Amino acid sequence: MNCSPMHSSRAEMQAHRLDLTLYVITDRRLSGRSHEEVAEAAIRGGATVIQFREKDASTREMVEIASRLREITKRYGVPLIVNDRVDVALAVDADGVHVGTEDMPIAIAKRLIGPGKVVGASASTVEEALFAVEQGADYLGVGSIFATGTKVDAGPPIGIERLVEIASRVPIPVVAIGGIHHGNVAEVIRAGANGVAVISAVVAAEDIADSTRRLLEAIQAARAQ
Ligand code: TZP
Ligand code: MG
Repeated sequence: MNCSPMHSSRAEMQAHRLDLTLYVITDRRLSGRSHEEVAEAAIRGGATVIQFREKDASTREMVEIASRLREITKRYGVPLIVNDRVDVALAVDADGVHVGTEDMPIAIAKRLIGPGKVVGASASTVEEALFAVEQGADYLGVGSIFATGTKVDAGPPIGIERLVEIASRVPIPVVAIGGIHHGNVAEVIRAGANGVAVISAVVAAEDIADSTRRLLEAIQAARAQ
């Protein structure tokens, strides 16, 4: 078995043309709206990446939903990342997969999903971040930055200082996640995150497109400072 890490870089991310500015994760438990409805409204509001995250469906249902998300994201030219499941990502020709520390090991996910696809990895410590880079992760999801009620096993918030440290130590893009909303997104961008990943700030909003648009504006304003 060849598990040798494939080193990536910011240049490789550019090759993937992945704009990680506003990474919206679909979750139907929070709002009762479908993944498809959330994804399309978020894209209309300016989401630059959609991640399909589903913890309560059969593999068959996941493939069906992911294939509709593939159709929607393709129509708008927005990349689709599948959470946890390399097989589902492959089944619908998603742009990549995101793996946590308990999921498929990064180097194996890279090999399975093949060239030209993105593998994102979660990290909450500098050690995890550096290990993910070594294993070939294309970007990092770093968090939970703030307290969140969305992921029960997110662990204690790591805070802004840890985000600054991780972002300054890794050569790949960092997407901050966990408890991020309109009121704190600027702080996260100023800390060095290349983008933010959100669930509740978008998915639980009454107007998903409007909430996404306002988050994007806040990110752009913080970058311009
Ligand atoms: N991973 C770390 S925190 C989190 C995930 C999936 C949940 C983020 O959700 P929210 O609602 O944006 O805090
Ligand atoms: Mg996972």
